[in-house]
Amino acid sequence: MKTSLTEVVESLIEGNAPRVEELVRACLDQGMSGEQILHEGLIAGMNMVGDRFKSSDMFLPEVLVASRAMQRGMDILEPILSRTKIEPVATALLGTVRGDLHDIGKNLVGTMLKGAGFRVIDIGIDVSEGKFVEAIREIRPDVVGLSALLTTTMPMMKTTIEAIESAGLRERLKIMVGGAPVTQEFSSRVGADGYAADAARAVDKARILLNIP
Ligand code: B1M
Repeated sequence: MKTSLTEVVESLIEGNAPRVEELVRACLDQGMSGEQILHEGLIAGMNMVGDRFKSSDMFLPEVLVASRAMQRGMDILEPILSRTKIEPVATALLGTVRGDLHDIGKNLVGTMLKGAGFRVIDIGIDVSEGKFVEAIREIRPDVVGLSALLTTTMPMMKTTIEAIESAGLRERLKIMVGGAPVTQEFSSRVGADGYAADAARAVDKARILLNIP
């Protein structure tokens, strides 16, 4: 019997990680592309989880279980989405800002960047401005990507950019910001070089900022 992406969405909302894994594999076996399964299955499911959480039809533990199911699906898609050229086109450093534990979107940005030939160093969640500065000194990235999902942690983007400036590292790199509450207007206000609404646009933006054809 043919597997449908609706089943992926439903199993993700139920938080049934083994079933999500099974269905994602079945969709791939049927010839669907990784991008289609990602957008119409995993992301569509996670968006519905967000809507249900907002309307109190789902609660935090269920959201967490659903996000683990999404990650299980992502683990299968990651190698497919990030098949990459041998020589990296540039180095990207990614992190979720201080106080913020959301990482699914950031991870997706990393996967897509890898797929576009970037070397990606992901320094995780709840990353303080000091840790960003330290990592920049060590890794010397061409582009730094800051992610935030909470309106309360968005100001940390400004704090982080200011810390990078104070450390004298601003001139040698580009800074990109993103995450559900972030906008182009906010990005300009906090002094970032670029903003992207989703992972695919993040790749386009990084290429534009670094003049990569
Ligand atoms: Co939280 N959470 N959460 N949560 N959570 C949101 C963000 C929320 C909008 C839910 C809601 O109310 N509808 C809300 C924020 C409200 C606000 O700030 N105005 C919220 C809240 C309130 C909270 C807590 C405070 C809840 C509580 O404790 N009472 C708490 C905070 C914890 C903390 O961070 N300190 C919390 C906790 C959690 C979980 C741990 C349970 C879990 C996170 C698990 C994880 O990430 N490992 C979680 C989840 C899963 C969500 C929702 C449901 C889904 C987020 C997600 O993964 N989306 C979310 C609701 C929603 O967004 N619809 C919600 C899928 C992902 C693919 O999309 O992350 O937007 P997204 O990433 C996109 C783009 O934004 C963009 O590209 C990605 C791919 O296209 N992007 C970038 C992201 N980063 C980028 C960087 C770039 C460029 C583009 O350049 C560098």
